[in-house]
Amino acid sequence: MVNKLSNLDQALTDVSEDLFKVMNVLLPKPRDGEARVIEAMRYSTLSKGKRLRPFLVVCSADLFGVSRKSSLMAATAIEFMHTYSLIHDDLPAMDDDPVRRGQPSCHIMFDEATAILAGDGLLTLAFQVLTDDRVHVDPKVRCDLVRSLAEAGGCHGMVGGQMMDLLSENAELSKDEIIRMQRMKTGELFAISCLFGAILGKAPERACQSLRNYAHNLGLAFQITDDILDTQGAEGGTTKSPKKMNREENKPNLVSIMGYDRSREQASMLCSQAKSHLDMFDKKADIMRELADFVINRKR
Ligand code: GRG
Repeated sequence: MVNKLSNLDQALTDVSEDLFKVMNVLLPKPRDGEARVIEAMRYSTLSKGKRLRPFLVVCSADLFGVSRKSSLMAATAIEFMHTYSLIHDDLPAMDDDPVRRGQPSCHIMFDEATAILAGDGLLTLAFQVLTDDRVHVDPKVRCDLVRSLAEAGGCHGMVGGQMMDLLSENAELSKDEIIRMQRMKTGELFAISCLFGAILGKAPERACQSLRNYAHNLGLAFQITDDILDTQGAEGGTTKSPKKMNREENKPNLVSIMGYDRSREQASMLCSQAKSHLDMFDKKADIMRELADFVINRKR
């Protein structure tokens, strides 16, 4: 019997395949003295990620009739930024994770210095891609994309959230402090992924705000689910190093302070709230509603 993919699975697969092709072209080819860092950039980026953020860029852009060529280029920039954060997060000085996306992390496959440089290379490439006029003919739009990606990834976004996360080891954080940290660490990149579609489509402010709200609820639901999966992984055997396990145990998260059952309820409530913010887009946003369900029901 042939297993038929659901609409969402098919759409995720299509975007993943298209994204792979675009990233493969935009990533430099290994050559000369810089070949090693380029190999590391390609190794980490072209591996098997879920591509949720690029998918959000493409889906939100579809709401405003933006061409696929344009949204895929912009989506690539977000995936480069995301991959840089994963490479750096896996380093011994941060989360110390030897495995990423089912394969040795960048610093294990290459070495720490190469992994730091590969992350730097991807971060800078993300901004370079956004200046390309194939992303959008209007330079003001390209400039808005660059600024908003810098804000989402910077010290009041992902970098700041990561700092708070590192400092949270052995600290006691309130629920609100954890929510703020997670919103910065992972939520801002989700939000900007949805806003990219709106920026490319020159959408009105009301639509931008709805997408921001959707993404923030989705990002938090994603993070709670991630923590639930981590807890379950820890109980059922894990590939994580003892140092990482120890660090994680000493870091507060919503699951550790709310417990498993309340966390599941919270994730489900956030999922419903996320979907309610899509009302103005009617049926055109059905795939984004399905994605919200996927995010809280995923197994990896
Ligand atoms: C180093 C500046 C800097 C930031 C790191 C994103 C991040 C901040 C750390 C990642 C650590 C982590 C596991 C966070 C939990 C949520 C998360 C971002 C998981 C990874 O995202 P997925 O599941 O990954 O979308 P794939 O591999 O599918 O792309």
